[in-house]
Amino acid sequence: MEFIDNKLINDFSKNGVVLCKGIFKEWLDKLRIGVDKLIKNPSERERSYTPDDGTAPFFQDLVNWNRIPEFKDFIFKSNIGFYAAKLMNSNKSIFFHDHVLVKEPGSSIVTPWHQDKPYYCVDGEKSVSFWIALDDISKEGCLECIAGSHLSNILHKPKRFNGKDLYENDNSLEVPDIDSNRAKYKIMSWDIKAGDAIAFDFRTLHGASKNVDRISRRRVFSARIVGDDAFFVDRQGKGSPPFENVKLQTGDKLIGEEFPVIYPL
Ligand SMILES: O=C(O)CCC(=O)C(=O)O
Repeated sequence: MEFIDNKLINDFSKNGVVLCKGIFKEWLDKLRIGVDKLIKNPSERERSYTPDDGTAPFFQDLVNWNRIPEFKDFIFKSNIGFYAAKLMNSNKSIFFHDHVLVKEPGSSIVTPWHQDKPYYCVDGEKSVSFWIALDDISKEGCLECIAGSHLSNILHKPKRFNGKDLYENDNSLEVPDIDSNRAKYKIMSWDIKAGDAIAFDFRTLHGASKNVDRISRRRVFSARIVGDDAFFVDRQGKGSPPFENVKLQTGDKLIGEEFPVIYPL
C-alpha cells in the first residue's frame, strides 16, 4: 500500500482528515499542465472570485476530467482509486468530480468554513476528497480541517464562497463561528509540499485562509471520490456541481457515465 498504512486508515476514520505525504509527487507536472489548460479554457461551470480590494483572483472550476486529458490520465492511471478505497474501507471507488482551486499570489479571498456533503447530490457513509497541492503551501495558507467533525451527524447550511445561500429556503443549521472560538476545536493543518495531499471526508468541516504568499500561486487539484455505498440524493435545489444531465432519483445507486468506477478497473 506504500502511502496508505493501517495507522492512516484508522486516523482517517477517527478524525475525518489525514495528510498523505508525497503521495502524488510523480503526477505534479501532468496536473500542473492540466490546470494551465483549464485556466486558458475554463468550462461553463467556472466560478472564480475577484476580491474588491484589488488583490489577485481565486479561480475555481469543476468537473473537467472528461475534457482535460491530463486529469483523465490522473484519475484512471494513478493509484488514487486504490488509495481512496483503502481509506474509505470500500470495495470500490467511484469518481464523483474534480475541482481546481487556484488562489493567485496575494489573493485575499478566504474559503469559508463548510462541509462538502450538503452541496453534493450524493449520500452514503464512504467518501474522500484528496486536496492535492501543486505548490508548496505554508501551514498559515493551508486547508484547515476540524478533526472529528465528520462524526457529528449534522449537515450545515451550504453557501457559495461569497456568502450567498446555495439553496432557496434552506432552514438547516448555520456553520458555527469557528474563527472566534478556535481553541474549542481540534483544527488540523500542515506545512505542505507540492505533491502532498490532504484526504478528508465529505462531512468534515474545513476552510482555508487567503493566499498569504505574495509570490507563489496556491494551485490545488481536488479529487472527490465515493465508495460502494454511494447513492444519489436530490437536495431540492441546484447543487454544486449541478450535474443537470443526471436523471437519477433519490436512493438510486450512483451509476452512470458521469461517475466512473476508478477502482477496481
Ligand atoms: O482550497 C480551498 O480553498 C478550499 C478547498 C475546499 O473547500 C475543498 O476542496 O472542498
